[in-house]
Amino acid sequence: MSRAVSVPVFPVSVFPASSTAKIAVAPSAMTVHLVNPSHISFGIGVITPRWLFVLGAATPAAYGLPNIVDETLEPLDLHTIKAGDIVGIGIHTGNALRGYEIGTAARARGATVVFGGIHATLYPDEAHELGGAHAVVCGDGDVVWPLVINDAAQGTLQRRYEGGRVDADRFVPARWDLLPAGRYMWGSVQTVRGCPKHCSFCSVWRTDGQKPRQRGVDSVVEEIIDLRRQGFRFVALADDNFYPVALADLAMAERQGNVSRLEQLRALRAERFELMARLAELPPDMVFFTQITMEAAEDDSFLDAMRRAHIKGALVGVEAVTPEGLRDVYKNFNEAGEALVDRLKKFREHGVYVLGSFIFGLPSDRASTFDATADVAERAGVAFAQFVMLTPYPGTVDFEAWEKKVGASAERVAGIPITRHWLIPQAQRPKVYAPHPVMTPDEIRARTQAVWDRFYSLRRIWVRSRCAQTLRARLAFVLISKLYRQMYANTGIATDSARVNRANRWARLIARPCRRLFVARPLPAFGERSGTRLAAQSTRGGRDGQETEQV
Ligand code: B12
Ligand code: SF4
Repeated sequence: MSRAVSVPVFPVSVFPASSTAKIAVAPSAMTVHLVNPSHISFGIGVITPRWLFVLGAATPAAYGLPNIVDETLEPLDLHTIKAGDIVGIGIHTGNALRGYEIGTAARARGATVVFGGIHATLYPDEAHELGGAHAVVCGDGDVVWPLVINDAAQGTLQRRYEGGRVDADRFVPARWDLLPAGRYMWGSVQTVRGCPKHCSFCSVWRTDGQKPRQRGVDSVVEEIIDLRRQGFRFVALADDNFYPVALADLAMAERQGNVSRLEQLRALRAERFELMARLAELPPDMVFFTQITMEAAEDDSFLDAMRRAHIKGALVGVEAVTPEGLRDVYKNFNEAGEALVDRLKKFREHGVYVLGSFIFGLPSDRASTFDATADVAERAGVAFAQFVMLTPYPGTVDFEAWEKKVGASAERVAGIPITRHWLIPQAQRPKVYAPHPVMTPDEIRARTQAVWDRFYSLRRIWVRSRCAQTLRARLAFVLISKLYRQMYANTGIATDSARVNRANRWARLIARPCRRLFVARPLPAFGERSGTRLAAQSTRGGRDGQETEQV
C-alpha cells in the first residue's frame, strides 16, 4: 500500500523503540481481544463498528473465539486481559487517546498489543510511543491479521505490518455471530472501499485510494441475510461513497474518447445496479442507509434503483451552501443556493431520505452563514442533519495546510500542540482549531450549537416526522432525532461538562426503547430459500404480528 502521508510523531516516548514482543505462547493459552475504544459509553450502540466483526472473522479458529469489546457500549474490564493474550485495538483520530490508555494498560498486564485502523495507519510510530504497541498494522487488516497473530504466538512479531489495500474479492465478511445480543440498532455491511473524489477535509481518498474496490454481490447479500436472521432490519452500508461513478464521469470519458476508462466505469456502474437489484429482492421490511455524493441526484435511474433496493436514507455531504464554501473544501461538484435545494429535494422525490452533513468554520463562513444553512436544510426537506465544525483530520489536505501554517508556533493545550489535538485530554480538547478570518472559535462553536438546537427543536422534529407513515413510525422518528442530537451535538460540541453528562444520561435512557423500535424478531431460518421467496417469508412474519416492534 502506498501511504500518501508521512507525518512527524509526537515527541514524547514512554516505550523503548525496539520493543518487539518476544514471547511464544500456545494458541490455546491465549485469548485474542479486539477493543474499540471510546471515552464515553451509552449502553446501546446505534451502528455496529464493523472492523470488530471483520477482524473477529479473520482471527484463526486455533485461537478460539475472540473477546470483542466495544467501549461505546461499556468500558473495557482490564481484568479480562491476562499475560500472553493479544489485544488488538482499532483507532480513528477521535478515539486514539483512549486507545493509547488501553494499550498501555494491556501491555502492563503482559499482553501483546497491536494497533490498527485509520489513525494507526497515519501515525504508526505514535502508537508505539504512546500506546504501548508491540506492533502496528497499517492499512487493511483483512489479510494480514492472521499473520500478525501467528507471529505473536510464535514470538516473531514484527514492529510494522503493511496490510495494504486488499482487493475487493479478499474483503473478509464480518462474523455476525460474535455480536453481543440486544445491543445495537443497526448492522453495518460494506459494499465498496475507496472514493474517486478528493475533498480537502477527507482522508478516505488518500488512505483507501481513489479506485473504488467493489465487493462481490453474493458476499454482501449473505451478510445482510445473516443480520436479518438475528433480527436486524436496518443496515448501514458502511461505504465511503455508494455512488463511485457519476454520469459526469461517464460523459467525460466519452468526450475524451477514452474507451478503456469508459468500459471500466460502465462495469463499475453495472455492478452497482446488480447489487441494488439483489437488495430489491430482500423483504420489504429491510431498510438500508448509505453515504453518497450529491451528484446522484442527477441520476434518476440510480435513485429509482436505490428506492427499489430499500435504500431509504443517505448521508449526503452538502458541506456548504455557498459557492465560496464549496471552493474552500474542493467540492465544486456540489451545487449551492436554490440549485442545492432542488438537488436535495430530488432524493426525497425518489423516496431516499437525506441526512445532510454541513460543515461550519470554513474560511468563507460569516455570521449569516449559520442561519442560511439551517434555512437551506429545512427548505430542502432533509430528514436529519449534522452540523460539524471543521476539524483538520490528519491525512487530509486541510490538515497539511494548517500544520504548515501554524508550524512550530502552534498553540498548546495541556502542553500539547493543537496540531496533535487528539492527544489533548478529551475534556480540554478545543472544538475549533483553524484560525478564522472573522469569527472567534467560541463564536463558531456557539453558533453551531444554536443551529443544532434550532434544527432539532421538538416542534421542528415533529413537523419533519410527517415523512413517516404511522404514528409508531413518527414516534420512532422523534426518538431517533433526539438520540442523534444528544449523542452527537451535546456530547461532541458542548464545552460545559454538566451538559455533556446530562446528554449522556439522556442518551442512555432513550437508546434502549429506541433500539426496540428498530429491530425485529430474529428469523433463524431466514434466507434458506430463493430471493423472491425471502420476501414472502419475512412479510408473513410481520403480518402475523410475530415481529417485535418495528418502524
Ligand atoms: C461507516 C462510517 C461511519 C458510520 C458508522 C460508524 C460505526 N459505528 O462503524 C458513521 C456515519 C456513524 C460515522 C461517524 C463518524 N465518522 Co466515520 N466512517 C465510516 C466509514 C465510511 C467506514 C468505516 C467502516 O466501517 N469501514 C469498514 C471497516 C471494515 O474498515 P475499517 O474500519 O477501516 O477497518 C479496517 C482497517 O482500518 C483495519 N483495522 C481497523 N481497526 C483495526 C485494529 C487492528 C488491531 C488491526 C490489526 C486492523 C484494524 O482492518 C479493518 C479491515 O480491513 C469510514 C471511512 C473509512 N474508509 O474508514 C469513515 C471514517 C472512519 N469516519 C470518520 C469520521 C471523521 C467520522 C465522524 C467523526 C464524522 C463526524 N464528524 O461526525 C463520526 C465519528 C463516529 C465515532 N465517534 O466513531 C473518518 C475518520 C478520520 C480519522 N482520521 O479519524 C473516516 C475515515 C472518514 C473520513 N471522512 O475521513 N462513520
Ligand atoms: S468526503 Fe466523501 S466524496 Fe469527498 S473524498 Fe471523502 S468519501 Fe469521497
